[in-house]
Amino acid sequence: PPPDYPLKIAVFALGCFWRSEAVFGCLNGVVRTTVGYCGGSKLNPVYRSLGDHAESVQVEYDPKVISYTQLLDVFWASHDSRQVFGQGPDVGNQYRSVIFTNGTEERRLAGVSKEREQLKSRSSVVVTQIQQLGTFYPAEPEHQKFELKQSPFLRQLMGNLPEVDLENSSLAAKLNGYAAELCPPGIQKQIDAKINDILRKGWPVLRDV
Ligand code: MHO
Repeated sequence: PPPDYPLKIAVFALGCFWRSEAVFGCLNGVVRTTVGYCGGSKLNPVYRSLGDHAESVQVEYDPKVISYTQLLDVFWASHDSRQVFGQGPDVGNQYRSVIFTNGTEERRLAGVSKEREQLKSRSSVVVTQIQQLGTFYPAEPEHQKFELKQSPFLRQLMGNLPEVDLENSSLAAKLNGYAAELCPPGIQKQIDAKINDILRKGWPVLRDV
């Protein structure tokens, strides 16, 4: 059941959003993830025409289980914040690194974390932008839980939930990270164990991890 206090929302850009969603989705305390476009001025962006937006992930989280500071730690640890146009094979403005802050406290925490990151090396500049959160435009359904959708095995284990249900599911968010092998080791192991258990018992459907 959902808690009786409000969940919080954080938005980050750190390269290809398939991977960003996987990175945050498997963390305990993250309740829901959505990929989308943020940080630009183009109205109603779409994947093939996203204008000046960055590929982003919106993370809905339970602040009593995971803090904004912990999410920032994961953000820094999960990409190369010294590449102006993104990391790895994906190059371009849409892959830039951004922390979208909502309010002065988030802005302060983001600023402190960026300074700390910069202190780790003097020879290269952290190019991550800290930007006031504006409109977040959810991406097309085929980009949501993309990594999970590449695994028919995991989808079957979840009882082949319809696409819309995957988008809102905490379990789908976790398994999306698991499918991409981007969960922290402890969580990866915990999910392995749960899956093995289900396979051994022959119990048909995975409902939670
Ligand atoms: N090189 C990746 C980019 C995807 S990411 C959603 C591809 O396979 O198209 O930008």
